[in-house]
Amino acid sequence: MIKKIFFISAITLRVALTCTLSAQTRTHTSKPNNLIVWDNKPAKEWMTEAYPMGNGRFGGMVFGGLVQEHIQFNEISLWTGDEEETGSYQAFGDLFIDFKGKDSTQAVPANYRRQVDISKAVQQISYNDNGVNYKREYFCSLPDKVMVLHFTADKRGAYSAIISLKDAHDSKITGSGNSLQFEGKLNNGLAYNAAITIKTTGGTATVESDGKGGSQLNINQADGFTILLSAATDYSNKREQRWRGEAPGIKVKQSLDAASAKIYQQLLNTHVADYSALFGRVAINLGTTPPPMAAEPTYKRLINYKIAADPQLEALLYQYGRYLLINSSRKGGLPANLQGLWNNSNNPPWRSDYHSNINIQMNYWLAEPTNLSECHIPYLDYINSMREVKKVSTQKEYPGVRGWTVKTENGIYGGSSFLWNTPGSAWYAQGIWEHYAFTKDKAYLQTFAYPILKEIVEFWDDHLKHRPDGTLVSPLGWSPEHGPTEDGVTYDQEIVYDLFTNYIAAADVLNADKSYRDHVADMRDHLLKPKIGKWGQLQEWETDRDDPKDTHRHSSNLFGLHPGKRISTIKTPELAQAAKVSLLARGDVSTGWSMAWKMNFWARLQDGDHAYKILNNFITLAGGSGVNYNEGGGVYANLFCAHPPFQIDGNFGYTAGVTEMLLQSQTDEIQLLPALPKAWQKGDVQGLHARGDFEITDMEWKDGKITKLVIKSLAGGACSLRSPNALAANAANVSGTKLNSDFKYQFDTFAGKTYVFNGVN
Ligand code: FUC
Repeated sequence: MIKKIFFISAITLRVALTCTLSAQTRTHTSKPNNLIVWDNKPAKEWMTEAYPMGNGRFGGMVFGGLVQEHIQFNEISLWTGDEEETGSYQAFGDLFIDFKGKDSTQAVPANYRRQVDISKAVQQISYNDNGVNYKREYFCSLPDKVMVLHFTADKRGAYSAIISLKDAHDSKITGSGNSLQFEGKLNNGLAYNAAITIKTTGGTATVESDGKGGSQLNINQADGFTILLSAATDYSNKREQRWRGEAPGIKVKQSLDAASAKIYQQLLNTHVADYSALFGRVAINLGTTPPPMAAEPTYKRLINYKIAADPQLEALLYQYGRYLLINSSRKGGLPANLQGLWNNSNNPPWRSDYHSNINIQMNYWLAEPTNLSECHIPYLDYINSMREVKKVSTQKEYPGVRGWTVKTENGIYGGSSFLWNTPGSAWYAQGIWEHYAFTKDKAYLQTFAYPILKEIVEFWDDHLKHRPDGTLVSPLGWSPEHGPTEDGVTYDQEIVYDLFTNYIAAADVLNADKSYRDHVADMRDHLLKPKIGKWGQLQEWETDRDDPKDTHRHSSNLFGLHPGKRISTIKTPELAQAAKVSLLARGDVSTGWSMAWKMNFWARLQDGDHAYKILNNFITLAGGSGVNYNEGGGVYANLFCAHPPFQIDGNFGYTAGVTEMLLQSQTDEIQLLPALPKAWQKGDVQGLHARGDFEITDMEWKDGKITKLVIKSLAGGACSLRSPNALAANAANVSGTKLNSDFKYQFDTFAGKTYVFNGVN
């Protein structure tokens, strides 16, 4: 493959820059005009229009009404179910602020604006009503564990309102002083509590009867007011504690008391600092939208997108995925579920659960590469928390095996329903390994990851079926979610291949269990291999029965291409070609998450224009609140991904897909611009993360070629780069090779050092 050694003189250059980036310089400046989602009218629909906010554990959906403000809120552990039954994620409650003397027939003021600044995770609502300028500012703070709703106006005494709470499970609202609260228990005994406390400037706030046996707060002629809201349950992710921990009322009271002692500005500053330390690590510029177009409300941009290019909208949706992950997945909490954190129903679609045949896994594809490694932790902790209870259910189904697996529908206490798709835990294992692959955190690998990987491997060691010819097949699998149940379906085979590969790599790093490692390597060699079928497709089943007219949303036969790493255009071109044939037959239009997955597939096939075509289909304004997922997905006005209905995996998969178009690192080298579409001929991105713990501090390109590249090695070690054009390095030890159409560079790095390259042509 290597045509000639090239360019050594030009790249044997100066000594590397040795500056160590401080935590602060990990934050990259946001691109202008790019990070606001906004509307010129209040939300009517929860799913399609209200704006989400959250602190990873607790959050809400904001409507921004003029006559009534409505914030529907959730806490991520409010779940029914137990160790047998999945249960379902529950709505928590609602906060209403009914402004007195407002006329519901009044037109929305022309200057009404409701927005989320996703660079700060702060929402604002502003309007002029009868000559008074009103402003609301909301956020949900992780450090202070409260939602903060701050109302101001430029006229004294402008606010008179009734503030009320509603429990989604209908318990009584009680009040005292300047507070309201409710508490209750779900049918599985999980205790919950929510409370608000209010501070007014001027005027009065008094608790009064709501006329229905409960309490509400009455505000009269306040200049402004601030509401603090907190909610909690007594869930604990520890099975040995029977999934229960501290009483929720104590936690809620403590956080409200502590936050009440602080002034608003202090709460705001603490929140913005906490959030932007994560969000600000990545900045992206895919091109400039004409300013008048970029300034339109988001729903109008979605409509206009079908007529004129809006690269800033593409970048906004990218960053929105990161916003949603930070808002729904923070250390110490549960992972983002099918709707992240946001759910207004006690009977949500698919239970708003942890679907494990693609969905929860897709939720985390963006975490490591977009430099949000910390946000990956709730998923990893969740997997860990399931081990013991899943050993019990696995034993019941497969007596005598070691280890454990999970099937498709899962809750937070280990219960499950729909016992499809056997390799749930083997796919989880990829996340467990990837956290190490990106961070190189050996202590994590040794103490946390390796024991889990090994248990999951042991399950397959015992579960795989040995054929007389020595081939190993997964017995009675089902390719999600169609076709027969039979041995050796590609989905199972490839996930197990990936599991074994990751286990072997982990054992090698730790120099652990040498003979077992070799046994696993031997099993991997004997797994039934991917097959190319009669119309050139990558077979979904061992029998060559794939239908070229099958446009099913799951493309499970392509797992080895993405998120697996067995198939690549570079190392296995024939299999990559077969994957392409299958993908073309599946078509471009599908449900939200399915399109997001296809963006990732095309990026892995190094076809940027096809990935971009799917991206274009993905950015389609989906209307209505329907659940008919055969209608094709898109995004709603609030940028939530439409399966339909709303399902958050598509948002996360989109961000992962765009990242894969710009940078890949699954094949032991960092590929720069592997799938750049013609539409993005000039752009730059700061702060992406690659396997091997390399931060791509800056990557700039023009006409499809790298013009500047700054890489920070966070853990040291060898670095391999593949670039579409020749680069000149300022490090002395870089060796370069010209390949067929790319250029490859290799060098050893020191931890903490930064390496700078310039494009040569
Ligand atoms: C899988 C998919 C469905 C949906 C559900 C939550 O079963 O096949 O499309 O996304 O998960």
